[in-house]
Amino acid sequence: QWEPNSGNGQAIVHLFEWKWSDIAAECENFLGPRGFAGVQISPPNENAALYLGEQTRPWWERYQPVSYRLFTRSGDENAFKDMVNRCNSVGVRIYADIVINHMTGWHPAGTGATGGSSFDAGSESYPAVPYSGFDFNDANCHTGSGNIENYGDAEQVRNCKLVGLNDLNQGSDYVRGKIKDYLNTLVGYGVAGFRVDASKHMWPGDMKVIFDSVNNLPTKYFKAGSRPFVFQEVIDLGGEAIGSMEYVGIGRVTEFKYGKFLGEAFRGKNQLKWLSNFGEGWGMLDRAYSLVFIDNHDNQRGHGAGGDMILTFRQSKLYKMATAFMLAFPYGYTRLMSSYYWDQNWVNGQDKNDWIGPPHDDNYNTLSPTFNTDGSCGNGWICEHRWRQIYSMVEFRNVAHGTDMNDWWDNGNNQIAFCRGDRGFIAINNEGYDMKETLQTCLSAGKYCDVISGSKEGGSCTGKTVTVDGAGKAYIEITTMEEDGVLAIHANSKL
Ligand code: AAO
Repeated sequence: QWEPNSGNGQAIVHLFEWKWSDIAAECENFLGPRGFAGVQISPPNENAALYLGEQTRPWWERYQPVSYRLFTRSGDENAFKDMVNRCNSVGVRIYADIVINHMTGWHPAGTGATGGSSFDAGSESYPAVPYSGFDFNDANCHTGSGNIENYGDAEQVRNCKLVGLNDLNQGSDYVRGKIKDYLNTLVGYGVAGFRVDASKHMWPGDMKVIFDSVNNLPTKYFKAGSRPFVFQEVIDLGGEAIGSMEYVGIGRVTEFKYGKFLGEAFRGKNQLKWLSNFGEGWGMLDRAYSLVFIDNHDNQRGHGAGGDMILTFRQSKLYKMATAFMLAFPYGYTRLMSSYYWDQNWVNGQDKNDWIGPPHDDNYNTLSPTFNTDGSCGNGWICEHRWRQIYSMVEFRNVAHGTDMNDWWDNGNNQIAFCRGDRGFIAINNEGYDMKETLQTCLSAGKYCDVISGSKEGGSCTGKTVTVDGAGKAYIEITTMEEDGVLAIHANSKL
């Protein structure tokens, strides 16, 4: 299903590795009031608890399921229920990251799990589900190593192990039933949809059967007959056996080209003027099927796809510019990344610290974010979604929803501007010189507050103001001395 089951909100945020209790509070205190549609949460099911010496409790242990019990470093089942309930009550939806392609990788017998369940990866025994050797794809995989060796061969991408992870056979009725039960538990608690991990590694036909078997969303929070939103993680930058198009009949698909192309453009490898037909015109999925983002939890640390073109919080000025473009431009359903900080340690082009888990105490319990007086986060949490330039553009996207892009302008290079119907106007300056132009804004005459350099508070503006004349034109200035290379005004920022 392709629609997010949210109200007016047009952007979701991935609160990567946050605890359920902190997400509940964030829904109430920030996300609901600011018009966010929902939250992608880290996988809620029990996972292997990995103490690998150097790499103790890596973030990626959560992608190694041990059972479908709701018990992780983010919290237990009660905390989970409370979060979904409280977020739904303020109109913020919860989308669960579901890991159903596989179970754990190999670990010595006796390795623990977050909920205390036992498992034996070597014999593929996961008694808390229960799964046993019969439920995995070993007999269907024909590579020497049992792993995926060649992404040019669809058969092995789907039937062999992804980086050594025991590969479930979704063709089996028993496995389908166990996954269905898990998803129905989540739906029963009020989850509005799923981010489907490693979808490329499952057969679309099997996924269709599984998602069709899941219950409708509960009428306590949703319209009768609502189906869970599905967005599938498929990395398709071209050139492989499997394409994103194979999955659009089930739900939306992550469009990994999007963040790569925008990273290239804002890093100066491509002129911004070409963005006027960004989207389908660039060989990306139809907008009705795509889920778009600047970075995700993988490619912000060199896993997954996109390489060194991906922008993250570490390039904050460019990151805010690319994010503003994404939220202003009418293509795809948008997801924001909300990260925690870690020190990078580059050795031969690879970050040796790419495994580091979330901020934690001495016992590896995840820490809560703290909040500074300006609303930004502390305790190691970056909280990009709390940066004014980012959450203000979430409001812009909501205000402009339902309009198309019109009145594109560019300087033939890296200064661009466009309107969203008569609802919003944005200008971006990625040149090494000032932007000083009189441009069509498409807005009604009056004074507007630029929601990038400040915000509208009461009747006044803490940032730059823009005066639109009777013909919709206004003088727009973005100098290179400014903190940000963006100016944005919209119907709700009229003074
Ligand atoms: C960990 C250890 C492993 C160990 C394993 C088992 O790191 O050394 O063998 O445990 O014990 C995460 C981590 C993994 C971690 C795993 C389990 O990232 O490091 O393994 O948890 O704990 C592929 C998949 C895609 C996947 C991505 C990371 O297709 O689904 O790899 N993402 C999801 C999650 C991710 C998670 C998992 C899946 C597993 O978001 O967090 O892994 O649950 C090509 C292919 C892609 C492929 C990439 C990377 O991409 O197209 O499909 O993604 O390679 O293998 C250019 C190309 C681009 C190419 C890319 C990289 O950009 O254009 O196509 O280069 O070559």
